[in-house]
Amino acid sequence: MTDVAKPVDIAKFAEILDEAVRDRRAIGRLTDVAPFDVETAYEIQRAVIARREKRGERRIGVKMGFTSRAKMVQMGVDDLIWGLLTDAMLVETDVDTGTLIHPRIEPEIVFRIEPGGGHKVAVGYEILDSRYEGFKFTLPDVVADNASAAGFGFGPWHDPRDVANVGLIVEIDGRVAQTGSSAAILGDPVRSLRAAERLARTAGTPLRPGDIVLAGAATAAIPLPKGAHVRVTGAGLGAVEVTTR
Ligand code: OOG
Ligand code: MG
Repeated sequence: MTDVAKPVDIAKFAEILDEAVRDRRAIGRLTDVAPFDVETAYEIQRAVIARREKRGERRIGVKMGFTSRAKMVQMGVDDLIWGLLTDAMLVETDVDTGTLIHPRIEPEIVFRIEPGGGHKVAVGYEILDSRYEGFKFTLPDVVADNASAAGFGFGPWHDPRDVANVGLIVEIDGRVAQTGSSAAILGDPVRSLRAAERLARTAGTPLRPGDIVLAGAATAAIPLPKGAHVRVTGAGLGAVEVTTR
């Protein structure tokens, strides 16, 4: 290739992604505007979060993405990614789907870092909302878009235990919509926790006590309807519920 790559305006791309959230409007893929690599994508991701922090949001952990084959196959990508969680993404009991573009929900195994380096574990869910039209992206696009992060919640915390094969059920209005096993997450979600710790340390922002880690979905995500009641159950971990309006 003799073409000189177009320089990528990181601040501009971060602004476009940030405004897509605010305007609830899907955008075209940014790599179609100017191609960029995964490393640059993480710079854009950090710039998106910096904008949110400037508005008063606080970073409270990280989310791992594409740690299961089910997710890689659903989204047509082939590598693990990570994104950043802020306090504004934490869902208490209900979500207004009108604030989102095309939300999806997926089951998660969630860890909380404890003082001294240990952790607690819970069953949880993640609400995804790609800022890209048609929920379609390349790996650098989805990394720049903070791994489609929009919201998350979790059930009761438990002391560390073997979570290598926890049965997961997603119910919507009492009907089973998705089932899986935590074994789909890198063979054991603890591997995803370790990867998150490593990535955060390497990025110069090590995880601290109280930080949350979403290990990644064990199943494909499903559309999150309006006016629904969703329950995610993890065998031995209890359940977490969320209502949409
Ligand atoms: C990207 C986020 C992937 C997971 O748990 O694998 C993710 C997406 O699917 O839009 O959160
Ligand atoms: Mg997820």
